[in-house]
Amino acid sequence: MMPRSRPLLARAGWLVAGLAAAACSSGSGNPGAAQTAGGGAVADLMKARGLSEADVTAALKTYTPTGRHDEYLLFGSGGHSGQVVVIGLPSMRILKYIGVFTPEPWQGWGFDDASKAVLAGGNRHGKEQTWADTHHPALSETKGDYDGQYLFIGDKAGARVAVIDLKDFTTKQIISSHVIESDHGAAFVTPNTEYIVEGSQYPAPLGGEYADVSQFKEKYRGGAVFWKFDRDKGRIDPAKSFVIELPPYVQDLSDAGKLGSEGFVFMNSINTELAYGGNMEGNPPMESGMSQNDMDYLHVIDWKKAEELVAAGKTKEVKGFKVLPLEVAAAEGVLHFVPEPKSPHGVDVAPNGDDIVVGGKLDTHATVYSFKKIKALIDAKKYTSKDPYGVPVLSFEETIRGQAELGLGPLHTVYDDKGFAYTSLFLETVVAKWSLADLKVVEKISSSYNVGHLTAAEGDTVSPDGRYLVAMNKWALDRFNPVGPLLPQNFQLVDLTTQPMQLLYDLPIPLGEPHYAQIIKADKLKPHDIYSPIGYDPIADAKSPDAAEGGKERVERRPDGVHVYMTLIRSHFTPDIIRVKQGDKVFMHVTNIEQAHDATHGFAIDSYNINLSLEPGEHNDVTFVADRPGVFPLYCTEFCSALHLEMAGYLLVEP
Ligand code: RUQ
Ligand code: CUA
Repeated sequence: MMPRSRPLLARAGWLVAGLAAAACSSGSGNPGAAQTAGGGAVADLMKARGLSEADVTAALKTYTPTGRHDEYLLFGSGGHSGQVVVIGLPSMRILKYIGVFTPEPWQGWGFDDASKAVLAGGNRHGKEQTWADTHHPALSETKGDYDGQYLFIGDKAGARVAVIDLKDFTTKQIISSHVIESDHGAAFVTPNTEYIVEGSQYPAPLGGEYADVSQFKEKYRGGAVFWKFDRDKGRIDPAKSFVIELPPYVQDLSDAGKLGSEGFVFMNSINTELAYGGNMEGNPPMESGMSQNDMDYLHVIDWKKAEELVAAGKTKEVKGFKVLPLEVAAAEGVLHFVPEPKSPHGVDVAPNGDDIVVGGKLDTHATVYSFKKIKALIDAKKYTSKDPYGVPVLSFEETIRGQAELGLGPLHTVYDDKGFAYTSLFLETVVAKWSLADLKVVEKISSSYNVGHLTAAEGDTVSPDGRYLVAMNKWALDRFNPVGPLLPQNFQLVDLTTQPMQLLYDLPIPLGEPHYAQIIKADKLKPHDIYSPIGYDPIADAKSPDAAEGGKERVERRPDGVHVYMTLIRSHFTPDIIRVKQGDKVFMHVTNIEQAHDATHGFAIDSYNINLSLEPGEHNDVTFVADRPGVFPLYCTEFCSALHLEMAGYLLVEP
């Protein structure tokens, strides 16, 4: 940070000279005028708003003039909202909330038949879920680099994973194995997006069966779900997916190996004690019960070997899902454990593919394991012991490269392009920058407050960009205007190109606890401007057979009900009057036949809770029973033209 104590205007003078020089070199306008008028104005503004030189520098590094696009996009979890938030960097402008696990009215997400069916894919054991605890988004990768095609995200509460297509920023699939009851290590992708990994969190009998918690050790289990991604179809293929059964150690975060460690997945755990609570039944409470032992187990999973065993039929079936039994995983070398210091949190594979960094959480260190050392011990079958479930345990001392002494509460680690690692220290409420080469801390920057995850530009790839880091803080306290007892979370943008690092921007996130995010170079994304051909169904990813066409709009009474083929174009619905009888089942087939960029129309019938967003070329179907007689205005909900208010009609339900 620049010292703030120096006289503001003296420093401002230096800055203004710099600004004027920049104005001169840009060659536009009159340089002399810029120096006096523009320069003086900046100094006055700084004085009037009480801004330091560091503040103005931060503003200049983030301010993005109208019409200019951001260089990076951040995809952040929307926490409890069940959505994904899309933010431009460095401006920190929020661009979109993508509806994922929950209905999102503006996008009509969860109102038409197809998106309702996607949401229903996330029902748990037949029960509808109206929220989600969205945690970790993962961009699809090719050769360990973000490819800009898909985004995946896990729901901790519902043990579900969603697939979002970045062609249209739309959720295409929500899926649950029904084998595990909650997840945390989701979603993480293997380097070519062969699999999306979903690691369980709280152990339970597999498949939603009942067993008393006193049978925790015998009957409760964790699981690592390997969701097979079919990139051509852009969907997860459950038939080719499998679960590896795990002991009930409360698995935490996971990360996939890359380069030399490709083919492996690493997963933390926090409960070698096998504690399960019962503080009113004579047992220690969960929190102390789970933090007795000095060591927990880093799970080292050979997924290529697991894939072979699954193909060879070594699985059992749980809820119609293939599960590789724990005994098989232990005996066949799929699963090994490496001790890790007490109740760790993040596990993050470095860009070199060999260093695996585990955040200590209750320990002041980040432990750096070497995959080569782990692999050598596995190949030599050199174990120190086996756990009670028969899983081979490797030596802690012989697998680590060292430990970085970072400070209080190390959680998550991200990387830059210069060999530095950045670890969040929750208790110390700072971000520590340290060198992977010598494991020494270089500097720390404060976070406001209690930083959880960090994310860095292209930070989970084999080639991070450095440049920017976002600290995702759990507490905001005094950072923003008070808005009642529930405060937003605070995303803080940090410039990694300077030493010391500079805090550039605070962005409040008011829709849930975001947990994690990933940042991708914006030019890797090539989303569609419109849907084409006209009549495109975004969920089927094809032109709908029920698309309505201009001039061929019609109302058909069929044995199953009334089918309405309707088009939308500025600024009318055709037909604009729909006559049905009370009790009729109505099938609306609604097509926006516009191909103009941003010419979105809405379609709303209020009392029937119908609310569609039809982007240019998009087709939706919505089915309802006209059970309430009356006159129902229908109208467009997007101000699409000067005659937008006239874009209306009637649903007449005759008693
Ligand atoms: S976690 S603050 Cu749920 Cu990703 Cu670590
Ligand atoms: Cu269409 Cu307003």
